[in-house]
Parts: sequence; structure tokens; C-alpha cells
Amino acid sequence: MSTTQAAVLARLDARDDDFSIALDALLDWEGVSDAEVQTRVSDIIQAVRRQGDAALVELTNRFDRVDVADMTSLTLDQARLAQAYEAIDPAQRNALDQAAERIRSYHERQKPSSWQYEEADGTMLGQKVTPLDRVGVYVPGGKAAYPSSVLMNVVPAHVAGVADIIMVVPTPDGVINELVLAAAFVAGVQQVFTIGGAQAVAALAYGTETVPRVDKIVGPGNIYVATAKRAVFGQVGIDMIAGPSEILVVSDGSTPADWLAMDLFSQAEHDEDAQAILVSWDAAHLDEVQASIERLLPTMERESIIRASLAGRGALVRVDGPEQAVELINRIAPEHLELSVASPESWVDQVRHAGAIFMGSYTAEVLGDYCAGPNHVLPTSGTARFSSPLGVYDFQKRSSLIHCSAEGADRLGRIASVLARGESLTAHARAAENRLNPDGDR
Ligand code: HSO
Ligand code: ZN
Repeated sequence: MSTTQAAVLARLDARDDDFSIALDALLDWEGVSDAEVQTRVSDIIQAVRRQGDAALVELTNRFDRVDVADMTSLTLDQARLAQAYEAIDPAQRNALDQAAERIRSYHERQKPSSWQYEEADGTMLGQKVTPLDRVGVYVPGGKAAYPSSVLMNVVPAHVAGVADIIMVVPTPDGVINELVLAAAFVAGVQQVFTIGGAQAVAALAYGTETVPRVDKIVGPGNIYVATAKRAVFGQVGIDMIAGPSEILVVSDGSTPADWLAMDLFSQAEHDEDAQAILVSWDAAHLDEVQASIERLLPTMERESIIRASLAGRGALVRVDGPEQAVELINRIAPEHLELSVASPESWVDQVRHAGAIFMGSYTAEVLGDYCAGPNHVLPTSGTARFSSPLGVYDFQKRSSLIHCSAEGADRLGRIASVLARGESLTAHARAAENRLNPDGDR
């Protein structure tokens, strides 16, 4: 069914011939960074590398419209974070505490352990897990300054055992978000610098007189931040570069249409580029959801963002039945998948690609955004095909362990020496041969 007047969002039918093309057009999103942004970012990175704090202060004064003399005015210690925590509304404090506790206990279960095993000749092999020494968490300023994202980025680092967690957050016009500082306190941040943009990423990657160099930078940011993260990758580790938020709802008609409309709005309200799609095989149900959307939209505070998101990237999709819905899920590989169906367990096995799967009518996606426990930093734009939610494993690395017995060195040395001679690497061959058992039969 296609509407005649300006539709709030597209109605698609998976049985139509041109569905595949329409879907590709809908999913098409590339976080491209243009050449001009790249040039500006690389100039900023060079300036911070060469002049350290002086450049950082100058760029921060210019871009964030502040007027500070040196880095002391851009540095917040833990006492300042504690003060923010004490000063916020007690209901906010309590909610932050509870969310942090749930996120912590979920991530505790992700902790991998080191392992080793011994072979018959006494050779020991294993893997040692070590947390990163120091991590930098980027928190955007302005409209996307989410305290919940502070928890989601910092808590797993803390659980992983990272000793030093540094946060950067820009304060445009000098406005500090106290909830963000309180969240930093709850999550266990050591130090905050009120800097942002490419200059903050450069400072974390290379270090300045005041900002310590970190080993990995995580956290969302605008195009300048994303471009800077790409540019410093290699010097430091980075997390994935997140695209706009997405939700795919599959509904069998058993969840009230008003709830589903609001679930779609919840991600659409993040950003004009966010994507909200609902799939069902029940045409009457799709009509109901559309009616709910049209009725509820004017009541939303962020109506214009939601409208833009739904008009540009939203859709209500009719499919043949559950099988075709599963196909669609795996093709889209959504960041968030809501299985608003009677027995979601039976679907999960068939879902191969999704950042997070929300099962059943009661599991609103937003519960995962804040406090269910799993991370809300998830692969977007189809990258759930090959990547995972942010987790403890992103803040640790592994070292291999090898401890040969004399007998093991003899056994392995024979193999190594043959392979080394095949590669014409004589020193390799002789290093292995030095350890062969002279009494053993060759
Ligand atoms: N849905 C966002 C996370 C978030 N929601 C933060 C609310 N605050 C990630 O896709
Ligand atoms: Zn959200």
C-alpha cells in the first residue's frame, strides 16, 4: 500500500519486485568524511603534536568559545567529579548508581581468563590476558552528551582492569554538564579534561605536557572526532566508528501499536539520520502502527528530528511471514533488533546479525540504552555482520605463552629447522637446531 499525501514514513512490501532496490536505498548510509574535514583535522593533529598544551588551549578557546589561560582551567580532578555527584538530583544519582551496578555485573561475566595447557613432553602453551594501561573516553558536548554513554564506555574498561581512565568532554561556551561528570564519578574516571574535537583526540593519542598519552580512545563523536580517530589509529587503538542509531522491530501484532510507535520514535529522536524500521506480516497491524505514529508524533518534544528521520530513513515493511522477516533481519544486520513476537526464543537461533536482540513485548529497546546491563555501544550500519558490542574484551589484550621442555624443544626444533631451511633463513634453522637433543636419533 502506498500513501498519496506526504507520508510520515515509507510503506514497503517485501513481495514487490522493486523491494530490494528500495531497501538498499533505505539502508544506504556512509559516514563519509570529506577532503576538507580531513585537511583541517590533520592540521589540528600536527599543531597539538608540535605545540602540546599551547595548541590545545588555543584551539579550545577558539572552537569552544571559552577564554582560558592554560590547561589548569581545563582539568577536573576526582574531587570535582565527586562534587557533581553530590550536587545532582537524588533521583538521578540513584538511577545512575543502579544503572552502573547492573552494567558492571553484566560486564563482570564477560571477563575472559588467562589459560594454559601442558603437552605430554612437558611443554606448556597458554594465553595471558592483560588490561590496557590507560584509556581515553571521548564524550561529546552539546545535544549528544549522554551520561548513559559515559557509563557504557567507562564501566567495561574498569571491569577489564584498566588502571587509568581519562575522559575528555568539550564544554562549548563553558557550559559543563553536571550529569556527565556525575556519571564519570560513578563509573570510575580518574581525570577529566574539558576539551573536545580533533584536538582532544590528538592530545590523547600523542600526549601533551598535561594530557597523558593513552593506549586506546573510545567513545562517539562528530565527523571531526571520527576523522581524527581514524587518523590516529595505529598510534593508539580505537573502538568502532559508530553511525547513527538504528532500530528494527519485528512484530507479530501482539504488542500494542502505540508501544511500537514509541519504540521507533525512541531511536529516531537521536538524530535526523537515525533509522527506525518495523516489519510485520500482518497488514492491518501495520496500518495500526502507522495510525499510532501519526497520532503520537505531534506530541513529541523532538517531533522535527523524528519526522526527518522517519521520512528519510524509516519504513513500515510488509513481509510474507516470519521466514521472510528473518531474511530481512540478517540482511539489515541492525544495531538494535526488537523481536516483538509471542515466542522470541524460537527466533534467536535464526538471527545471525544484530548488535543487540530485545526479546518480547516488554523488552523496550530503551531499557538496553540505560540500565538492562548489556552495552549500548553497538555495531551500526550493517557492521553487526562482523563486529560485536563494546565490551570488557575491547579493553584487554592477549599475549601468547610458550615454555618448552628439553624434549619439546627437540620435537619442535626438528619441524622448525626444516621449515626455516625451506625459507632460506639459516639463523632461524640453527637457533632451532642448537636445542635439539644430541643423543636423540635424527
Ligand atoms: N540508543 C543509543 C544510546 C543512547 N540512547 C544513549 C539514549 N542515550 C545507542 O544506539
Ligand atoms: Zn537511544
